[in-house]
Amino acid sequence: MKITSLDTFILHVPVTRRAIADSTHQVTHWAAPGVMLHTDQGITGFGYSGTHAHLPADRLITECIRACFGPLLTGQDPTQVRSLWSKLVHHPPLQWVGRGGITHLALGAIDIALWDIKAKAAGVPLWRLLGGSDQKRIEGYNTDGGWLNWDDQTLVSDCRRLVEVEGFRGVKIKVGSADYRRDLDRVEMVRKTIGFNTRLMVDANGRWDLPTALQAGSRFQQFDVTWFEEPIWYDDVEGHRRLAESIATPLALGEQLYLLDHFRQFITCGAVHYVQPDVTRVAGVTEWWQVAELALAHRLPVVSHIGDMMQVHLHTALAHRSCTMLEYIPWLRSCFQEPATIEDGCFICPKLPGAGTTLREDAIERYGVR
Ligand code: 0YR
Ligand code: MG
Repeated sequence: MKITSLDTFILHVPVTRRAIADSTHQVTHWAAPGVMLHTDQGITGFGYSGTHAHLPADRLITECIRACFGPLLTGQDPTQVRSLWSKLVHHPPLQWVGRGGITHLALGAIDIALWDIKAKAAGVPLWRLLGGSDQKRIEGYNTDGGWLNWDDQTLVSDCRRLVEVEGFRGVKIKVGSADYRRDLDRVEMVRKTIGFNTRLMVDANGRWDLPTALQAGSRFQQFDVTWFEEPIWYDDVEGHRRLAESIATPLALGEQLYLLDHFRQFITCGAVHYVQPDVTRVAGVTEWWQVAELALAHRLPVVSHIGDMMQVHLHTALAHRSCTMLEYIPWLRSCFQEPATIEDGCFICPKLPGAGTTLREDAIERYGVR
């Protein structure tokens, strides 16, 4: 099989109900800048990255896919994914301008499309190609009721609905307010609402400094918080290590890390407990798997960033033994032929061949940006 050509796309999809905020971002649309890889056997692979819908940045990603990687892909056998990945990630001129960031997001989208092709060529869903089992249950936890710009009443009623009506066994709420005592109040309110049989996670999206994270973080234990996510600046390995040493609540991070090497630094010094690689931030399924194996070697759980938008994570989670849980934010569901779906608090096992990334025919019409 050979890659014959590629097309890029940029989708901007409105987030649920109204604009949302965490401690760092205001978001009205989620974007998927991505690629369709065409082959001489009629199979098309779909892959994409994820951004907060910043059109100039989205265009840099698709331009990087098209102009920088495109010529390296044409004529290649897409099923030799790992070897192709090594060539692309170590391509000297691109290595020089970016071993993370835009070039890496572009590479992530390409790698996902390659795995999509490989699974479609084998006629199986990606989880099966990766050796997973349909007997495995991946629990979904919901973040879409816990935004920082929700007032207390909305926060509480949303979390109640997610647990009591929709059947989620876990919710995550955003923290990272200017006054951390507001967050402690909200954590307490939500814990009282959902009871002690439902998981509760908190996420500061990198906002706090170390003293604030220490002060807030040492209080989360009394509310049985499962993890404290991105407490301080994403790249600060030593800060996270000190925090992890000082508080009882486990730390989660990884959605902002690009490289296996970054994960190694955090993992080997004990600066992370829940490892959260994102296939669209590290360079695709190939590097995600490397990170997951590293986590496994340190007996750390892997809970990927965003299970629904990142359809692929459901497949990798079904196949990797370190995964039992996945985040659920239902923004991009209407774009896919087989969107990730929750039943009784767990994800339904996907059935269609491929990586779960195949777009519906109307997705580009409805959400495509030129
Ligand atoms: C909104 N999940 C996250 C969203 C989400 C962010 O900015 O992108 O909250 O990615 O932190 O854990
Ligand atoms: Mg997060």
